[in-house]
Amino acid sequence: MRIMVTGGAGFIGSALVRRLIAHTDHQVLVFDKLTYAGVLSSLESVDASDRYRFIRADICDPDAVAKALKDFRPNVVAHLAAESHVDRSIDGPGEFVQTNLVGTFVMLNQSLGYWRTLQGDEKADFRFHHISTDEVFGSLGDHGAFTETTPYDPRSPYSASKAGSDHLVRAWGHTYGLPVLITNCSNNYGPFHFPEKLIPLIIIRALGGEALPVYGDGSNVRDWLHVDDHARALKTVFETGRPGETYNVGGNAERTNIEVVTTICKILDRLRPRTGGKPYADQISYVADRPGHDHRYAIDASKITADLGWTPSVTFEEGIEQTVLWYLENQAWWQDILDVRYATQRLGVATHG
Ligand code: NAD
Ligand code: TDX
Repeated sequence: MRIMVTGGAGFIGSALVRRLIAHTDHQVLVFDKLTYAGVLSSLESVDASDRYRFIRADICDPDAVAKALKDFRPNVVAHLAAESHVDRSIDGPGEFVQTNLVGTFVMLNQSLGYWRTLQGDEKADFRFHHISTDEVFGSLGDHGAFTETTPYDPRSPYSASKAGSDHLVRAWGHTYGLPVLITNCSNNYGPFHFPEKLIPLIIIRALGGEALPVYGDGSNVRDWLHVDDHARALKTVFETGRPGETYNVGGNAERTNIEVVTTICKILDRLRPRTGGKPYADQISYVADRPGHDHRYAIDASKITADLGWTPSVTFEEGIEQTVLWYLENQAWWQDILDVRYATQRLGVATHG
């Protein structure tokens, strides 16, 4: 198969591409603008493969998208390119509307034009797969979990733009017959995660002896999924999922933010004790909450398990240990980012009201 991966230089896209090159015979085209979040060194391990190609271009540019589709002739478009950080969407929502809504519209429209040129099995087997988030469902109280039929209730500029892009994808499926798939996934973590997100930010700031910012009282809950389990789920869905369907993907690993942060501190206490012997947890600092902070996300992933046989394989305890170790062993990857792109400062502090 030929798979076109938009956003393939990002955190999840690069994990998908590494998996496809390492474990399948598929051809892969990465289509990525290389925004601040696109990191080419995350794709170093696949660079030498003759099944891997890269195009630097913008999903909002219809001509560039059309040309890539015509030249590469994908069987699958795995659409991951997006602005992905909630805090940045609070500071600058315009980019989120542009990339996530307009960009997805351009991807859909150009994919439709390309799909209409296909015939026979090639046309029947084509898939447009939109990679989306559980944040479109809004915020949960202390009980229950999101299913594929939970009504949409997005609350941040980021999640609103992802909800809108999901609606566009379904509209192109219903109206024009484009064979679309959507996955809504919970919080990912693992290697090559950009340091603006909670887990890498805490590891890196802990190692630098800096304060570890916990928003609000640290009681917000996220459902953590290892990025390699997510990449495996994506491959399962675009290879075997039913067109028109939505699948929720989650890790069955709900943790409060303070639990996550103290777990990281304890692993670092063991693997890289502080000079002087004080615990890393001493660096924890409760800071002003994120405006509109969603209380809890939890995914019911029983549909993808029942229909397609996917289950998460990495427990949070194994995954977080492996992730901390990866950041300890790969300082060159994140130091480059800290030096020129983003130095772990607080984002998303616009006032509410
Ligand atoms: P990321 O921010 O790490 O990567 C995004 C990638 O998209 C980057 O390589 C960037 O250069 C590229 N990109 C951005 N704008 C572009 C444009 N206009 N044209 C072409 N490329 C562009 O994001 P991620 O965490 O890997 O997330 C990937 C997708 O998965 C997103 O759609 C996100 O909404 C979704 N998602 C993420 C999570 C998570 O926990 N990270 C969970 C659920 C869903
Ligand atoms: O410094 C921090 N301190 C803190 O307490 C940061 C950066 C975050 N937090 C909190 C906010 C959240 O409750 O930690 C939690 C996780 O925050 P993020 O890593 O920013 O992730 P989140 O907002 O939950 O969104 C992520 O999961 C869903 C991804 O960034 C999205 O792209 C995805 O759709």
